[in-house]
Amino acid sequence: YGTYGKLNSNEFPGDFLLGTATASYQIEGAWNLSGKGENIWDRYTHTHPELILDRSTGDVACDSYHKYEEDVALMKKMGVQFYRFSLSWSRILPTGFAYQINPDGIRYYNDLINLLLKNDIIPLVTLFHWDTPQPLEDLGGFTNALMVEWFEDYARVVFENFGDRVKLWLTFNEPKQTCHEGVGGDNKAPGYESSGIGDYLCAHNLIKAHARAYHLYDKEFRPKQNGSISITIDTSWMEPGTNSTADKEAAERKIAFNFGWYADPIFHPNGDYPEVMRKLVPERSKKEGFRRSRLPEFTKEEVKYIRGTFDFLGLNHYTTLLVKDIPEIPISGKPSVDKDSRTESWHDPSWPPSSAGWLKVVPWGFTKLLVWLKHRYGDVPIYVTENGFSDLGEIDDQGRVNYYKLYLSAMLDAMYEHKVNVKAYAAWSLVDNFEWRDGYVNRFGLHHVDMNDPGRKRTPKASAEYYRKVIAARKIHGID
Ligand code: PNW
Repeated sequence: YGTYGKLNSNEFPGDFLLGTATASYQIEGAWNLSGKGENIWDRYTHTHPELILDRSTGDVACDSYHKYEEDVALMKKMGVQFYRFSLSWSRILPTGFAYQINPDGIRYYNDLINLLLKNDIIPLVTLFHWDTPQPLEDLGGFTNALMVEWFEDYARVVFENFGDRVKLWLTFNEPKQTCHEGVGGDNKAPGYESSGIGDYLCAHNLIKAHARAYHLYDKEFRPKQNGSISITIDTSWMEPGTNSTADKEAAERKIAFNFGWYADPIFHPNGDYPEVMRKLVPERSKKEGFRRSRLPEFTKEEVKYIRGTFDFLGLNHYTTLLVKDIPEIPISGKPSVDKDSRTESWHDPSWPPSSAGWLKVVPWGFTKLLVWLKHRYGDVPIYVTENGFSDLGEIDDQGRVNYYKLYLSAMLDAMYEHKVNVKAYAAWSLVDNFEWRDGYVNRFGLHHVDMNDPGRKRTPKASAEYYRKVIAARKIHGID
């Protein structure tokens, strides 16, 4: 795998930010307390317990709604510089619409933000981490084009209430999980299973909603509040399965369909969906007998409106896939994004595992991805907003310590050897939390949370101590 893995420097630049991350549904609990409305994850876990590995819910989760002071104390102890958390739309707007604002929701986030600032921890706030208000989902959620306006209204409430103190914003976390897995499949809420149709429609509206919120901030709030705003998109690195030209092209296609789908319209200088998608989706749609392409089109004005709606690039990254070319996928069954992409992907069996089947430890893939981002999107500042490792919750979590050592080192390689402009890094996650379909089985926390204890006792793991040392020394080697 070439020269990746060689270390030039092991220090973080002076202005580099080290932090940690969580998301509202995964940690807050208090699902129906203090005026919060129902969201799609409340509905999904309550009506389909069999879809969650341990039949659990986020009803209480880490109870961070009541225990946020403890969470901030844990962060203070580690010395993190920023905390990435998400707002529960339904806690702020119980019906999803902006005509009814829940004062307790506003108070909760004000308390959290004020406490962070008092402790010199910068808040990085995600407006949406998958928990659509149920009343909006009942109207089609992101498959309804009006979602663009509803999201704008919500964003306005958020900027008005918190923008005087919050200077770093993310509109959406990982549109792929909302649209590809939640609408295209059933691996995430709401689980429509409208593959190859609903997922494209969802992404189309979500990207427009992002751009709307960006322009709102840019025009009406930035002049006074002076912050930065972007979106976070996730991808695995896509490595060609063999050296053949066909597989190399397949890996490029795969990352276009997996990441470029959401990123190109916003970050690519030309805007719009990747060319390969605009070619392959209409072609296959036609062969399937559709009268028009399943991929919606942006108008010229929309392309211009969406292009450039970022102040930095938010990236979530965990692992790598091998990709091979599938030249001919027979026309049968439901359409799908994967069929459109004419690729197949898998893991090299020699890659070290985690407790989650999808997450293998492949640090050189992180370096390659960061270099690829620079080539495709130019010298944009990159904020790594999630990276982490799953196990079954051990306190002496040497697997996680090892993962962070390797991935932080791979990131520094990209920065020093390849001059990639990485500015911030957030470890996923501050605490063990509700890991979506995996419930509380697979855990990502730097701190253990006892889910059987009504007090949800937090215990630092070896990785929390490791991260504390990294942050104190601002380097990754020779700190033990
Ligand atoms: C992220 N992949 O999702 C989410 O933002 C978090 O809420 C979640 O807890 C965390 O990862 C761990 O799963 C991803 O396959 C899930 O590359 C899978 C992938 C990437 C991100």
